[in-house]
Amino acid sequence: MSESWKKTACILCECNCGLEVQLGGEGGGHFTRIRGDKAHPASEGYACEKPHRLDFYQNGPDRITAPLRRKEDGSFEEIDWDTAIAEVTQRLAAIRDEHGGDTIFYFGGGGQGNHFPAAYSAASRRVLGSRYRSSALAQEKTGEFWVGGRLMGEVTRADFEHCEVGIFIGKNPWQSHGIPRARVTLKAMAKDPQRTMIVIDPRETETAKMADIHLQVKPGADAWLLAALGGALVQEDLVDHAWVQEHVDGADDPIAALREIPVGEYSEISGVSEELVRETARRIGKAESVAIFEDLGIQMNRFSTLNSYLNKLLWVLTGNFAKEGAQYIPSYLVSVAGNLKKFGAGGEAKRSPVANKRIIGGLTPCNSIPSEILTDHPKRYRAMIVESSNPAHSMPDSQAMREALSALDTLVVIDIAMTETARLADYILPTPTQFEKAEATFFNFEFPENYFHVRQPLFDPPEGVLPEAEIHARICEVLGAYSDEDLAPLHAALEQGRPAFIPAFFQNVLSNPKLAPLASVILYRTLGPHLPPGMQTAAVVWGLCHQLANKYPESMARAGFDGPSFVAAEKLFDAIIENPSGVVFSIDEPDVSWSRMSTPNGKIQASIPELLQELSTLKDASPGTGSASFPFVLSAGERRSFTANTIFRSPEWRKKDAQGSLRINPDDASELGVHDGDQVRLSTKRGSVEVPVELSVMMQRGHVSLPNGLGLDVSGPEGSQVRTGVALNELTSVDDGDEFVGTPWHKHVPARIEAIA
Ligand SMILES: Nc1nc2c(c(=O)[nH]1)N[C@H]1C(S)=C(S)[C@@H](COP(=O)(O)OP(=O)(O)OC[C@H]3O[C@@H](n4cnc5c(=O)[nH]c(N)nc54)[C@H](O)[C@@H]3O)O[C@H]1N2
Ligand SMILES: Nc1nc2c(c(=O)[nH]1)N[C@H]1C(S)=C(S)[C@@H](COP(=O)(O)OP(=O)(O)OC[C@H]3O[C@@H](n4cnc5c(=O)[nH]c(N)nc54)[C@H](O)[C@@H]3O)O[C@H]1N2
Ligand code: SF4
Ligand SMILES: [Mo]
Repeated sequence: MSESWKKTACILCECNCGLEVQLGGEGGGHFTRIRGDKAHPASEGYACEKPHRLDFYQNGPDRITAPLRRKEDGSFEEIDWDTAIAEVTQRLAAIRDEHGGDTIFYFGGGGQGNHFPAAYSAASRRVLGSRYRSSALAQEKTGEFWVGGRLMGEVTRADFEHCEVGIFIGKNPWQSHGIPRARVTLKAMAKDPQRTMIVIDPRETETAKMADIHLQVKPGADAWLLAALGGALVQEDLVDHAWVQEHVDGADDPIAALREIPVGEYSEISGVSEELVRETARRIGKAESVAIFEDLGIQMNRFSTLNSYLNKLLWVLTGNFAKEGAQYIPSYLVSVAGNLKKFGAGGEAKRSPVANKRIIGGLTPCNSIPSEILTDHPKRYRAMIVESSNPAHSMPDSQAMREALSALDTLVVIDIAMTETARLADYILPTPTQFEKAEATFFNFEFPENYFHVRQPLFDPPEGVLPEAEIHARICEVLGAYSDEDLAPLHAALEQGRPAFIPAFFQNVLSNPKLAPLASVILYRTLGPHLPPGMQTAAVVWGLCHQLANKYPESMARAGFDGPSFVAAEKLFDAIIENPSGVVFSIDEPDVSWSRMSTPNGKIQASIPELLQELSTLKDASPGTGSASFPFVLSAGERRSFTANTIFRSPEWRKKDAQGSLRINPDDASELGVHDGDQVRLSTKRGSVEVPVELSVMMQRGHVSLPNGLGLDVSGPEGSQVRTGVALNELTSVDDGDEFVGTPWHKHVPARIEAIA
C-alpha cells in the first residue's frame, strides 16, 4: 500500500464497507481517491458506487462551525461554547426540575456510520432524567424487534453466504445492500444451480431480475401471500415436526391457524398464482438451509408486524435456525434493538406517556411523536435533543412533525449542518464530521466471524465544533454529575498504566451507583486523553470490550482474545485502537444462537395470540389498493443507486436524475397521457408535489415509486433555499401505520397522479 492511502469506512449504509482513501485538494481537505479496503474483515475490498461521492458529505453545503442560538426575530446568532453549553443545560435542567426529566425526549444517536453519540448521550440523558427516546429504527424495525422478542427475546440475522435458499421480502439488496458484499453474494447465489433465490416484491427490482423465483405481490398484499406460503407449508406437511417438537413451544397455535388458510384464495388476492406459491413453499420446506431478510417493503406497509411474524414462522416451522445458512443471533457490542429479553420471558412493553403506545427496544413509535408533544397532558414531551438525525424531514408527516418540534419549550439539535430539523431549533451544537473524529457503528451482525471497526480520523475539524462526547461530558459537568475528586483515582491509576486503571474503574465508577450510568463520558475524560491522537472519542469502546469479554469468552478466545476476561478485553481494545481496518472479535459455533436466546425454557415461543388474531382478520380485509380519489399506491422512499438517506445534502451528488423521478408503469403513463420525463402532479391526502416521471417496466400497474433522501432545502443565493426533488414526508401521514408498534406505512401511500398541461 502506498503511503498516501488511508483507511476508513463508508458511512452510507449499515454495511460500513472498509475503504482506502487519498486526501488532497484545497488544504488537503478533500477525498481525491477512494477504493475498497481488502483488509476489512467483512467487506474484503468490496465497495459499491456510492462512496466515490463521499466528498459531497465531507465538504457539503450549510456546514455549521459555531454554536447557534435562536434570536427573538427567529434568526440565529453565533455564541461561544461555554455560553451554549451553559444555556442548553440550564434550560433543560429547568424543565427537569419543574416537570420531570421524563419530559425531555431524545431522538437519534447516530445514522448509518456513527453510533458513538448514542453511547455518550446515555450519560447526559441520565443526568437530565430523560427517559424516553426514539430514532429512525422506530419507523422500520420495531415490529420485527417485537416479534423477535416474543419468539426468543432476541432479533435474528441470516446467513446468505451459505444458505441453500435465500429469500428477500420487501428488500432490494442489489441497491440497498444490508448484507456484506451484497452484489457478490447475490451473483453467487444466482449462478449456483443448487441454490435458489426468492424475491417478494411488487417491482421487478434488480434483485428480482436475478432471482429464481419472483413472487410479484400486489402492493400491500404480503400478509395474504405470506399466509398462503405458510398455509401451503402446513397443509402439504412440509413442517419439520421433529425439530419443532424439540425446540419450539406453542407451535400448535400457528400451525392450526395456517391449516385453515385458503391457499388458493389468498394467493389470488396477493396477485401470485397458487401454483407458484405452492412451488415456493415446497422449495423452502425441502431445503437444507433457508435465510430470510425482510425489510422496508413489508416493514413500512400494511400488516407490517403480522408480516414479520408470518415471515419468521416460515423458518421456525422448518427448523432454519442456529445452523449454517440459516437465521442466527449475532454477538454484539451493543444491541441496536435494545433489550428484548423481557418479551421472551412473557413481559409486556412499556407505554408512551401520552398516546399510551408500545415502546419496543426503548423507542417511542415514530407515528405517535407529534401526539406526545401536541397536547396539554402534563407528561407531554416538552424538550427534545435531536442528535445526528433529521426528523423534520425523515419522520412521517413532516407537517405534523414541524408543528410538534415548534411547539416544544426547547429544541436542541446536534448536527454537522443546517438541516430541516436544525432550522427549527433553539440551539444548534455543531460537531466534526464522521471523518474528523474517531467513529464506529454497532451494526456488527456478521456470523460466524463478527467484527468491529473504529475508524481513525482523516481530517482536522474546523475550529468551533466539538465532538458529541465532549458535548455530553460538558453537560454532565455543568450539572455537577461528577467532581474532580471522583475522577482523581482514575487519573492516578492511568499514570501507572492501563492494568491499574481496570480495578480503579471498576471500584470507583462501576460500583458507584451515582457514577456507573455516566461510564461513557467518564471514560472519555479519563482514558480518552491517553489514547493515540484523535482517538479520544473511542474511549467508550474500552468499557464495551470488558462487557464483551464477560459475555462471549469462548467466541472471543476463538478470535484470539483469550485468557482471563480482563486480559482478553484489554487485548481486544488494543487491537481495535491499533487496527485501522477493523478487527474480528468473535468466532461462533453454528449452534451458539441457542445460548443467546432468552425464553424461560430455552425454546422458541411460537404462539403470539395478538398476531394470530390479526391473521384471522385477513379474510374480511383487502390489500387496500385503488380508491376512486387515490387510485395509485405510492412507495415513498425507494433505495436507488444514488440515494443515501439525507447524509448528502448537496444536490450535486446525483449526477443523473437530480430531481429523483417518479417511476410508473408505461401503460399507466399512457393512460394518463404522460411521457418519459414529463412533469406530473402527485397528490396524497397530505400534500401535493410536482415531479418528473420515469416510465419503468419494473413497476406493476397501479404502483408508483419515489426515491428516498431527496427534497432537502439547501441555501441558495441571497438567503434563499433551494429544494431539489420531493421531500417524501410532506406526502405521508402519522395516521397511517401499524397498530401494534406504530411504524408508518411509507411504502403504501394512496396517491393520485395528474398530467400537467
Ligand atoms: N442506495 C441506498 N442504500 C441504502 C439506503 C439508501 O438511502 N440508499 N438506506 C439504508 C437504509 S437506512 C435502509 S433501512 C435500507 C432499506 O433497504 P430496502 O428495504 O431494501 O429498501 P427500499 O428500496 O426502501 O425497499 C425495498 C423494496 O420494497 C419494495 N416494496 C414496496 N412495496 C412493497 C410491498 O407492498 N410488498 C413488498 N414485498 N415489497 C414492497 C420496493 O419495491 C423495494 O424494492 O437500505 C439501506 N441502504
Ligand atoms: N417516506 C420515507 N421516509 C423515510 C424512509 C422511507 O423509506 N420513506 N426511510 C426511513 C429510514 S429507514 C431511515 S433509517 C431514516 C433516516 O433518517 P434519519 O435518522 O433522519 O437519518 P439521516 O437522514 O441519515 O440523517 C442523519 C443526520 O445526521 C447528520 N450527521 C452526519 N454526520 C454526523 C455526525 O458525525 N454527527 C452528528 N451529530 N450529525 C451528523 C446529518 O447531517 C443528518 O442531518 O429515514 C426514514 N424516512
Ligand atoms: S454497500 Fe453500503 S457501506 Fe458499502 S460501499 Fe456501498 S453504500 Fe457504502
Ligand atoms: Mo433505515
